[in-house]
Amino acid sequence: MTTSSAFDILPTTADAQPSLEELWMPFTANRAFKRAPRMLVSAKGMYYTAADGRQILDGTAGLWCVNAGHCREPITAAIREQAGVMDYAPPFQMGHPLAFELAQQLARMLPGDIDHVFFGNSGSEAVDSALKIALAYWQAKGQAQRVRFIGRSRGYHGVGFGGIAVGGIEANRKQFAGQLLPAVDHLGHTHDLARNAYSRGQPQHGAELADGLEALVQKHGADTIAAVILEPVAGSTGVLIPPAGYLERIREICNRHGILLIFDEVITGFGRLGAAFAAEKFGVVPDMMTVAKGITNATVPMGAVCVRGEVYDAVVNASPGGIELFHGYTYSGHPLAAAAGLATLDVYRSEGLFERAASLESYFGDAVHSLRGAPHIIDLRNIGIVGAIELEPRPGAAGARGFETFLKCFEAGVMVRSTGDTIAVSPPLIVERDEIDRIFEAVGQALREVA
Ligand code: PXG
Repeated sequence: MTTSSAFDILPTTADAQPSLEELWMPFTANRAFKRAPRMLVSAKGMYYTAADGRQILDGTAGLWCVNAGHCREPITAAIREQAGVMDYAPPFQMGHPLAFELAQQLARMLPGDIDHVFFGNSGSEAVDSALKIALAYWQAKGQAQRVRFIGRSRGYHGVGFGGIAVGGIEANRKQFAGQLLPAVDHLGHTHDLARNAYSRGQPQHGAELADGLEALVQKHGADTIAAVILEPVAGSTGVLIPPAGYLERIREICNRHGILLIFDEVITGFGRLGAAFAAEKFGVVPDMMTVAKGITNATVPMGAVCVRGEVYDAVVNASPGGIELFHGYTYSGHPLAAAAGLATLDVYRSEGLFERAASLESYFGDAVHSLRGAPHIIDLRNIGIVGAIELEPRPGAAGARGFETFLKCFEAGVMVRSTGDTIAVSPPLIVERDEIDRIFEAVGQALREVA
């Protein structure tokens, strides 16, 4: 008698190429990709290897996350070892030492009096967790009417329902617009090419845009607003750098009205700006921070909400006993992620990678601005190890020029990121000067080739 099982259909030969059909790819033009796939098969240091054997210089640290470079031995060794010691431990009403140790080490690095850490598995989970903690905080403080969130136009805060509601990207909202968080408003963004094109570092003009928050406070009433959430430097929507004085003014308005300030540091955290966090770089300390990506050098998924001791104490102490926050994930503080996180922090520290990024900032900025005069460019901007090349959209085909530039660079063996018609460059912090040169030469060459 023969039995059939669901596993019978698996390919039996090791060299069988998988079909591309079944996988529904995220944030991808599935049909176009499957006609002409770009497949990566291995990675080391600054380079990916593509399926056709080509070396691709990683100008984007994966997706802004592989800050120490790929397949770093101390990190992979820590993951391997932990996988053999304890693969998993439940995080509810139980613990394991590595999660506590990672929280303690993070607390030492975090700015100001931010010293408690809640773990999840991604930036999106960190953002939704932060929004929930803000609501729990105000309930604990006896101000349960403070429920409104203020985000910002062109903000990206992941893809949870909370994140897309406070986020300011219409495309990410419109398929789901029938069911979003109801009490949300948005500040205007700060991107102003008329006044700030070709800025190096923080643009000069626009601190007064923070007063938009004061206007929203007047409109809704401070006592209805729970929190403001911002990316200190917006990454996904094209590298929007805060004007000098802007974040300070946002902080001051939040202080005046007792509103919690959340910095979404999923991209800006862990050295990207040449400091541990943007809060440190800009000298503005929020009440909560969300982090992910570089926390484990992207090896094992992990995200976290980091909060001031006062936020933790308020929520925990307000509870009569038992569970204080009805929120958490099966994989909060997963042992492999915690091991990866500890090893990653060790690499950042022992190799001085944040300081390295700071010392490369000016060379990197020169490389970004060396593209001035190349075709199609309407702005160049840089901060830390992040650069943006903004292109004039092709009439009637917004985004096409940016995407074609990305494709040309990829064909030339350099990975950059296109977001609309902006090319973003954010290599691992181990990048060498000649590799920085190569990235921007590839972009310049691509711009001479695209229509
Ligand atoms: N907040 C910020 C500021 C982010 O940049 C998230 C939250 C969500 O993180 P997860 O881990 O849930 O994806 C992000 C993610 C891009 C790009 O094109 C950026 C992100 C993700 C995908 C693409 O720049 N950032």
